[in-house]
Amino acid sequence: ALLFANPSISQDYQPSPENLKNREWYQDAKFGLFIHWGVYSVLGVHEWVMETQGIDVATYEKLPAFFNPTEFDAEAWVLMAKNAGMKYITITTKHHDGFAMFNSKLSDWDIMDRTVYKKDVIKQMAEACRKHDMKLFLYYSQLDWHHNDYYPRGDTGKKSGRPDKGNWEDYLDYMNGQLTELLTNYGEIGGIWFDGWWDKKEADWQLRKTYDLIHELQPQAMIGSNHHQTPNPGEDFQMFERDLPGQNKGGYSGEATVGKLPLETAETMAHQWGFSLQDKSYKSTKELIQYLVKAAGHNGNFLLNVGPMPNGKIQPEFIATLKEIGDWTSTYGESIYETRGGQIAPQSWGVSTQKDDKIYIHIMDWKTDNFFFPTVEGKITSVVDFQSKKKLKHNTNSYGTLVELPKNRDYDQADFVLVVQLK
Ligand code: FHN
Repeated sequence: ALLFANPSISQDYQPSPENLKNREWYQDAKFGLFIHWGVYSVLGVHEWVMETQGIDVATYEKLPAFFNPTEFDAEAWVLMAKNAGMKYITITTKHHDGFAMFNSKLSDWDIMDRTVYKKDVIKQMAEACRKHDMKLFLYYSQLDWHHNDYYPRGDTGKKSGRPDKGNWEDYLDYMNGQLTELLTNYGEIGGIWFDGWWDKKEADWQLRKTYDLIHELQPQAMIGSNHHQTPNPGEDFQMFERDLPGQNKGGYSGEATVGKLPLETAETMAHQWGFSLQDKSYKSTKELIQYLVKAAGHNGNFLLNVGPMPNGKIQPEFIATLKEIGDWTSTYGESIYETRGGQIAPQSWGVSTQKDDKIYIHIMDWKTDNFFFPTVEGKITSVVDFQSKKKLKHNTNSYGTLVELPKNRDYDQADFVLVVQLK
């Protein structure tokens, strides 16, 4: 049965003070680790394998028996993220295959009932995150290829076979019940990251009921939904998959205009989200640093994904890259954390971030020593090379400022940062 519903809450959503505080924290945090982990990792064919290979429910149900991540160490993951400069972790509690990676009393399609491992992954993550001051966000797939009442069929799940009848209200009760478990059994969480709404756009999702339930249980919890559309009332952040806010290059049907909510862009370290043996299209450290910088320049966060292996380890390639990113964030963090998108709008050469009376200019593509940036509001008192801390010669006219960059700088470095001090 549905555990909570407050019909008195109107469509106008007023975020609570705790929620607004969390939003500020979130915008300061800038960088998070996304984790796609489920029983699909056993096959090493990414998280859509059930659908892409047309595996029916009964056959897919054989899979959890092989999931035994004896080398999983939640603290090691949290510390890896922390050392990379990440401030929060968003982990899949249930992906489209419907399998709960947590102890769900509402279904036996969960890690406790179907695996020999029999340990609650989300609980371990929640504890490790608490210990190391890392915020935890929970990904939850509204789309469910396993549940009998996920009906009428959505746009996906057809190849794996979907039931011909079912009770949609029962599915919503189940979903709200699982969300209640997630919001009551794991301490304070950062927020809920929804995905899969897009599978059944016409369905009556009763989103507001679900959103109000979440905010009643944990007022600070931020809700975001990967629906590629303008945010709905009750949502607290707006996310963009494989896309910088507003660019709409991710290839999704919805046109998402950038609203006023905190922003996040999600990308993955290779091409797939879940562990894939075949996918070797690893992004370089430089590319990922530049993604972080660009996201910050677009006033958003960067949520960078890994798909852990079935044994509980993260691929060494990813660990190595995250370590290098950590070297960069530990030096350049000041120009990213606690900033907002700067007053110089994103340019072909890079972006700007800003904090108080400092503008950080991030030059990512500029091959000469004379650099020009457009007029800014405020009087410029100095322009400093972030790395060497040296003041640079500059000249401001009515169009902007010309800066003499150091000769023989490394044109290939991920980001050359200038600090423009305003009076
Ligand atoms: O279908 C999912 C996909 O598996 C993955 O979870 C990504 C992450 O942003 N979101 C969906 C596609 O939009």
